[in-house]
Amino acid sequence: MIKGLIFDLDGVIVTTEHNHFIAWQRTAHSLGIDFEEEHNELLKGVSRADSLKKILELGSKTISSEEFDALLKSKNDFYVDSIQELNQTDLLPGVLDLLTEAKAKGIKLAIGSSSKNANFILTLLKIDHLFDVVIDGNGVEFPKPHPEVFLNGAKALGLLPNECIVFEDAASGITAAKAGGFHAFAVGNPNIADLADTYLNDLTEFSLEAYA
Ligand code: B16
Ligand code: MG
Repeated sequence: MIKGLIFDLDGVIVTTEHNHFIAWQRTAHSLGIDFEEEHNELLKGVSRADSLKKILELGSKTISSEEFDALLKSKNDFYVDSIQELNQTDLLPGVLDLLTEAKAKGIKLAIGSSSKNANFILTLLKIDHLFDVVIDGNGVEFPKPHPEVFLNGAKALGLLPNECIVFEDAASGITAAKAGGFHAFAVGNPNIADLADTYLNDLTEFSLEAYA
């Protein structure tokens, strides 16, 4: 019996994964490193600092810690600037209907995101009030693929991992969910279908009645 749903944010709830890609591509190009969509797959769900480390590995580059911190800041400034107009038209298919239906049925709802911008994004989307718990990149010691973000989410909901479904669009997130003992549903990213328990093209394909 499923009693809780835990949602990744970027790429599951909202289209912001593309904004991250554009911002990281700009950062990579400033370092003379080629960065395309296939490289971005490695960064999905990965924390800001770990993402920059992966870009530097891609280009076999080393930089000073001052330059590293400056690049993290300029990436985030550019990214945050690019999402100022975010609104409910940017929600991915099926999100609002599922959240509303689950809430009405008394299913607990959480966000489990690597992003430090999660609360800002939920407020822009005007869906922050629907979640019982938001665990984000500010509240974890170990980022995805470590399961901490989802384990903290389940604990805050008062549920066991096997009572919760985690919805994810990233390999790092599915790995985290499986390591934590959750039901791991991959959404909208066929590249990670094999890693997950179940694959959905989008959340319109999920039937709450079948699980709760
Ligand atoms: P920020 P998620 C992740 O969010 C994104 O997938 C990833 O692209 C981003 O680098 C990471 O958050 C950190 O985000 O720079 O805003 O703190 O998919 O776990 O919701
Ligand atoms: Mg994601």
